[in-house]
Amino acid sequence: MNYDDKCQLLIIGDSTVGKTSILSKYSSKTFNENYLATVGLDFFTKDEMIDNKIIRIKIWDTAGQERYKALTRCFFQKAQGVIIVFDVCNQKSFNDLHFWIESMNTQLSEDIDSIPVIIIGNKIDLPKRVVSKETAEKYAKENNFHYFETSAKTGDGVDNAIKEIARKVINNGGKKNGKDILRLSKVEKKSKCC
Ligand code: G3D
Ligand code: MG
Repeated sequence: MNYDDKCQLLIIGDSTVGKTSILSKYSSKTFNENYLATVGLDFFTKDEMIDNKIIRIKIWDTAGQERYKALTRCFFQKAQGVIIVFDVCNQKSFNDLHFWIESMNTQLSEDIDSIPVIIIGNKIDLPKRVVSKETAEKYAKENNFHYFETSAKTGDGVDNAIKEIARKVINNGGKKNGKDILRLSKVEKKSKCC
């Protein structure tokens, strides 16, 4: 299928907060691929109609290495937008947001202010919530990010959050070149990246 523009996103956050579940929910009506298993990355793709244009949204997901808080610079390098997820029932995953923001700050190849970043509070379907919406919104605002809430279980809020960050990337003029991480990684191997 042809598309008018593309948008390359990353999803990060503590292990078990629901990153992969969010993407599975989001892309279940289309397709997902387990493409770069050898280097521990998955990507999910979906074509969306945004402002009358077909946008190919690609979202790169870690495959467990976030547990060690050891994401490589290459993972961050081609991001046009970043989704940071925490679990509203897990205080530590909220406290760790500062770590993921700091990781982006040090590993993104350009200024964090120049690409859209959103924070998602996930698992809002569960009753034992410990991080309130107000607390999370305040934190996001202090960091100049938009805040969304989702349930990957019911699907609540998932499409809206991802479409919004994709829209921001497109409106941002696709700050980065948006080249495919996979294709670039072949070139970058020579320069000892990835
Ligand atoms: P990760 O990719 O961030 O590591 P996963 O997280 O997507 O693997 O999800 C971890 C666990 O949380 C999974 O449970 C998954 O089903 C559950 N989960 C993810 N999102 C939600 C949600 O919105 N609501 C609820 N209730 N559960 C969610 P299992 O038991 O399979 O390990
Ligand atoms: Mg996962």
